[in-house]
Amino acid sequence: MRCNGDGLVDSADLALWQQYYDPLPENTNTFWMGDWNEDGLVDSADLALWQQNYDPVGHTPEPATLALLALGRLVVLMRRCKRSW
Ligand SMILES: [Ca+2]
Ligand SMILES: [Ca+2]
Repeated sequence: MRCNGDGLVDSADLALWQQYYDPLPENTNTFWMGDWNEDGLVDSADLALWQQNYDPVGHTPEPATLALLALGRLVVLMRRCKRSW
């Protein structure tokens, strides 16, 4: 879930979903509008994804953030491997 791109799955993302709620795809819905499972609808399935990832304390990073963290970790590992040769 990218949600609103602030790095956290929080109430701001729920507000985004509410704003673009569109279960009968009357609009072109994108991931950035709350179509988090990318099926073309902004519906209860997307809300369920938000609920599964929601962290009221704000410590659950959005998937885009997780991908960046994984990439950073990979770069660190590659450097360590290079040094050990
Ligand atoms: Ca967010
Ligand atoms: Ca969807």
